[in-house]
Amino acid sequence: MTISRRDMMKWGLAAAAGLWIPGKGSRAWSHPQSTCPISEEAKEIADRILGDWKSPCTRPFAVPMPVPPVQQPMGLLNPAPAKDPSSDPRDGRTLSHQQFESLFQNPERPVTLYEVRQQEFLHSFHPDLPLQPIWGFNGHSPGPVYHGRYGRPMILRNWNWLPDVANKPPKDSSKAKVHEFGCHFVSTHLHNGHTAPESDGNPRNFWKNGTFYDQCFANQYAGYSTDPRVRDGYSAAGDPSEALGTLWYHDHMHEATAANVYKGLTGMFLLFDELDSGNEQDPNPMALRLPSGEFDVPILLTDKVFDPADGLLYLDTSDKDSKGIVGDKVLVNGVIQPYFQVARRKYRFRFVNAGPSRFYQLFLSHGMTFTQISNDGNLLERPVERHTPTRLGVAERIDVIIDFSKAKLGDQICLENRLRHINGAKPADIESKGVPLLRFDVVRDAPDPSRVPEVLRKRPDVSGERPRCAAKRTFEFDRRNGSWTVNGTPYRDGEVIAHVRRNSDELWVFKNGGGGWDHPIHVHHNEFLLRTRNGLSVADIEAGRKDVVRLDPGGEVELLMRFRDFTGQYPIHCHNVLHEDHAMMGMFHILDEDICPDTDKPTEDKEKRPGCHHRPH
Ligand SMILES: [Cu+2]
Repeated sequence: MTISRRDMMKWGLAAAAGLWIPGKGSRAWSHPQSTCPISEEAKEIADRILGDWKSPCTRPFAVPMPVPPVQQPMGLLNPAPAKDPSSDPRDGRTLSHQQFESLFQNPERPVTLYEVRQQEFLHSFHPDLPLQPIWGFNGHSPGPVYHGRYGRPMILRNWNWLPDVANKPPKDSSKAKVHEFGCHFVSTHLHNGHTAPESDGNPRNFWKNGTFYDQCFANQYAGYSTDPRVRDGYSAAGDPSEALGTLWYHDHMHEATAANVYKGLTGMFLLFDELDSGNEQDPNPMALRLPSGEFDVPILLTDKVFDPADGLLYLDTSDKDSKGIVGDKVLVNGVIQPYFQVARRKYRFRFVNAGPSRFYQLFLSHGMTFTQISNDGNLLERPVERHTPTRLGVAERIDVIIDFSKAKLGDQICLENRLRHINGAKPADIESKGVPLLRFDVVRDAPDPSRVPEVLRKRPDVSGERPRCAAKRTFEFDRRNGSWTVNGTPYRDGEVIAHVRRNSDELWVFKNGGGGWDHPIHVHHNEFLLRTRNGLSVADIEAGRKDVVRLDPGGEVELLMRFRDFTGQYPIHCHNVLHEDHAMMGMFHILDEDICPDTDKPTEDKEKRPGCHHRPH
């Protein structure tokens, strides 16, 4: 939906200048700084942890936290989804779907169909700020939550209904207003999805407004093509220790990811199976019975800056070094500092750091603890109780259990961020007092049949596997000649920096080139197992499966990678989205087994070297 001038007037927004005038059903927006109800101490803490106080003051805990709706399936799609792109001019796809017949036309596994629209709509970040146009999915930002299930493939028809935007902020200004940034070409990436490249939301496979793109999600455990067994009690092929749980989706348009994500193109996607079944009363004896339904709550964190003059979202374009965007307002499911009414029982909260650049270290007030059950959304082998869970770099996820059963009715418990992060380079130290992001109000009792078992999900057994085609590859993340680089060069469209073979395993080393930056590095398609950090083996939570690794300044990590199931190109990139756009990204290309690449040199996409048949070491 494009917002017309008439609509703007009707809703009280005067033209594109963003001036807010009183109208029917709206309230006047006035500069609230002089009457800010925030205490000096709170301001000082926020200043120290979040950075300079630029945005207008907003009253804390003035609005309830929205919970994104669960997306409902469609009976059919017209035109019907097909392996090859259709002749319909609205079809934005150019690539055929891999394994379409076996994965998406298998009568034993009927496909669930979904349809979503990316569009502009008016959003309230807070009642003390004006309604303003942002971008999202079906009128929501974060968009609707998908509930997928292993063994049940999905096809998502993803429509781009965004309005045209020049994506060129004004030259004479250090900030671009909400109506001036964003790109109307999109590529929605399902983050952590084990997805064929043509459905992955690859930055190369974008589609323009007015068109749709069908994305196919197989929902089989990674490695299903080499291990097609279906284990007792499970419905999907492959090893259930490869299951993914808390995923999220976001725009991945090349050179515009930061603007499009900042403008709202984000949402969450959950995957369930027989173990993590999403039913706390599941009679199946193998079910974990973690808190479910209204007690399983996705929470997407993102930080932004609003213009103190008119309260509109703005993108700071003064950062010529592209360090990052660090906002002084933290949004929880799209609103600033909300409250959430809870019952005296256990909840599962699934946190995702949707960036753009800030890291978080979460704490609860009243000395309450978290029981962390996942890292990057994948269940741990055992739950871990802590006062603060694992640090959340950009794009990382954690699932925690918070037990309110010992709280009193009327208690108010705050979720705080205590990590200073005042520019995009890296986080600083942890403070003793934090900025409250969300307040839990304990208001009622409720039965609690949920459990947190001592054993959750096993790690994959990779003890028998060894690197094959390439023993080791190194990727260095650095800054050269004013650009963010991987192995010395910024991303160039069409260039592939690593060719690997399907059904091979490799050890990858990620090295931080220095300069005092902290880079959260994300690998598409394949989760990795972190083997070492700075030469030392990792243990505990960090030893599980992940898809983002925080690369500390000067740090080095070693990852076990396995390439299975699909062929094609996928990116590796920094998930500080400013670094990603400028252009700390490289493509790796998974080739068929009988093609063995030269592993030492970057090559152009077309160069494949057939006829090499290395044996496993
Ligand atoms: Cu980075």
